[in-house]
Amino acid sequence: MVTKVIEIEQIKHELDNDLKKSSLSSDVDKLNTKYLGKQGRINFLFKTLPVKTDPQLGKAVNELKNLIKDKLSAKLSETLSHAQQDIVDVTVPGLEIPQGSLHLVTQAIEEIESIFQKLGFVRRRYPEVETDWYYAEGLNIPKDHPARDDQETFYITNNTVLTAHTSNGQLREMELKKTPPIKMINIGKTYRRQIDATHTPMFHQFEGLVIDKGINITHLLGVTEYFAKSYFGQERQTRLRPHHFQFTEPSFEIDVTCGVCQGTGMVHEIPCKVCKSGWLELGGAGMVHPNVLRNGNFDPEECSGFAFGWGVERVLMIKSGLPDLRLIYNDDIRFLKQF
Ligand code: FA5
Repeated sequence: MVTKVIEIEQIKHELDNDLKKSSLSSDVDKLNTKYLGKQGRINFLFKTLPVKTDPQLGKAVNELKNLIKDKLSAKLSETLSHAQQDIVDVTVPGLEIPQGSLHLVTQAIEEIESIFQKLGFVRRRYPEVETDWYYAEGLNIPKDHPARDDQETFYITNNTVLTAHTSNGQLREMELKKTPPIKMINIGKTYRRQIDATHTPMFHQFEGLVIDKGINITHLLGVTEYFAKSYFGQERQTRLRPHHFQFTEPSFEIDVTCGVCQGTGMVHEIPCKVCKSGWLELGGAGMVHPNVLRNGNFDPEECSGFAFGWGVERVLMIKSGLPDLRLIYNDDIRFLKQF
């Protein structure tokens, strides 16, 4: 009996070695013939061993036969599943790879930049974290002046802020260029402690600054008009309203006609819901204050300039009819995909 058991164990061992070398279903077919076929190893055992007279031995050979069947069938399923994975159906339509696009604010910034470039403005970027001098003091806003409260600034230290406007770029540009002419458009991130349908805590402004001999309000008007018609459409008009900024004198708010009611203030004899008056506010502007020119080491007797600072998200809102600025920063892909 002992030699028979050794023979059975040898067959198991041989089978395991054979299985290791098999990777195709045709290999498994061959093993099936080798072990379970008419002339196979199991039939040979049944023929040559006294299985009829030794029931224990008969049981052991039967168990071996079942073991071989199980192992071969497991191996066959393994080889078939690998084979299925390897099949490539070239007629199946390809997967569509999702394509990203630029964020609508980036698109607006690029469009704004290109409009001003056509007028010869040079794009600049100045710090978002700024010292008191560039941000306020040098812009004619002394400490303790009530104008400091206007912009709901985020202070980092007593002397540094997250810029609430891009006007810090005015002094930095004067410092960089040292002499006229200056014609820059500074587009950057700005921060204020505000949040509602028309205000977000982080937004972008584009700040224009032109300084040269003989610059006057008509130049400001021309640039404003050109921007409004290029960005919003040729039918749009602009107007100046008197206002106050510490760093410009005189100062204005600039309005543009509403695209919904075309500046009439009425839609089908009902007051326009978007503007109520026919006009929408674009942003602040004015002639650079002589004190600011002096702080930038420019002589107000020799040159003059105009500046303006408008909101990127706000012009986007006016152009596209967005009802709420906060949509822009909600990161809802269903909204963003539309632009
Ligand atoms: C200023 O920031 C001035 N520095 C603009 C200026 C520059 C005047 C140069 C004169 C010369 P104001 O606070 O009005 O001005 O802001 C300008 C524009 O920024 C607003 O008209 C609006 O379009 C945009 N804005 C202001 N606050 C927010 C906000 N929280 N969210 C989105 N846009 C805003």
